[in-house]
Amino acid sequence: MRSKALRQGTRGSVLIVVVGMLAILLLMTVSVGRRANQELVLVKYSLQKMQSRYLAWAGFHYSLSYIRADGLDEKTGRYDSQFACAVKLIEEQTPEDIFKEVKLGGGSFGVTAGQDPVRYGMGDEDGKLNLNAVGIPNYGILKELLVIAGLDLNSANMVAASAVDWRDEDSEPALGKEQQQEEGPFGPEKEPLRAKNRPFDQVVELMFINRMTPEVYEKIKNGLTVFPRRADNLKINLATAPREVLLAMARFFSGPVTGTSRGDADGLVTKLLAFRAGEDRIEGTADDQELVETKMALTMPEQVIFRLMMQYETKTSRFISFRVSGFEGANRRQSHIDAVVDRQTLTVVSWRND
Ligand SMILES: [Ca+2]
Ligand SMILES: [Ca+2]
Repeated sequence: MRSKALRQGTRGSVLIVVVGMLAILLLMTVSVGRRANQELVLVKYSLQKMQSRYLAWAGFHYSLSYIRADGLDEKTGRYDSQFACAVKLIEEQTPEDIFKEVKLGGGSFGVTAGQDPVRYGMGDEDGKLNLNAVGIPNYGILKELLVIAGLDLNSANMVAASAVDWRDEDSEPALGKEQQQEEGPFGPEKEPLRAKNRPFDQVVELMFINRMTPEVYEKIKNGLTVFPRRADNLKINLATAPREVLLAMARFFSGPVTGTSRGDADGLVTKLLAFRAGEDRIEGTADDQELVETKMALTMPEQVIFRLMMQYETKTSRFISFRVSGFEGANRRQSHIDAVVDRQTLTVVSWRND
C-alpha cells in the first residue's frame, strides 16, 4: 500500500515538473517569437525606408537631366520664371505633368519647388537677395528687407552694414568708424566674435550680428541666399523674386535722389506682381507673364524705379533649388532630398537628406 502511494506521489510530482517545464518552454517560445517579430518589423521598415531613399535618388537624377536639357535649349534656357524654372516644357505641358508622382519600380517620386502651397517643379535661388553680393552700394536693399520684416530703421541699417563687414575681406566698418557700435557688432556682448571676412556659407550666419532677432530672421530667411558665393555684382531674377525682395529693391531706389516716394515704390510692386501673375492672378501658373515695362501702365516715378531695378536684373537662374520626395510603394515610407544645383557646372552646392 505504502509503496503504491509513494509511486503515485512521485508520479504526481513528475507531472507537476513536466507541466511547469512545458509552461516555461511555452513562455520562452512566445518571447522569442515576439522578439523575432519585432526584428522582422524593423527589417521591413529599414528595407522600405531604403527603397524610398533610392527613389528620391532617382528623382534627383531625373531632375538633373531636365536642368541639363533646359541649359542646352537656346530659348527656354534663357528665361526662368516661377512657372517654368530650369525646365523645357513642350506645348501644353506643365511642370506638374513632369514632376508629380513619377512611378518607378512599385514606388514613386515627386519634385517640388515650394511647399505652401505645394508647387511641382523646380525653383531657384536667383530671385532671392544674395548676402554675398550685398556691398556698400546696395546694402540699403537688405536694410529695407529688414524693415519690412519689422526691425526698426536704426537697427536695420546697422545689421545690413554689419552683414557687409562680416563678409568683406577688409576690416573697415562699412558705416565708417564713428557710426559703428562701441563693441564689435558680432556675437554676444561677453564674447564678441571677429568678422568672418569670407563669404557667407549659410544664411543663418546673419544671426551672429547683434540686434538681429530670431523673429525677424524667420521672416526674411526665405528671401535670402548665399549663392553665388563669389559675386562681382548683385543679380536678381525679377520673375521669381518674392514680394518682399521686390518691395525692398523698389523702396531702396525711391527717395529724394530719384524724385520718387515710398508710395511710388509700393505702387510699382503691386502692379508688377499683378502683371507677373497673369489673368488668373495666381503665381506659378501657365498664364504668368514676362515683365515688360510698357505693358504695365506705370506712372513716371514708377518707371524711374523700375528702370533702376532692372540694373540688377537677370532673366536666367543659375542656382536651381528643389525637393525630391521618394515614396516606397506598399506603406508610402518617405525620404527627402533638398538640393541646390549650380546649373552652369551641374554641381551640387547644397544638399540635405533624410
Ligand atoms: Ca570685413
Ligand atoms: Ca498665373
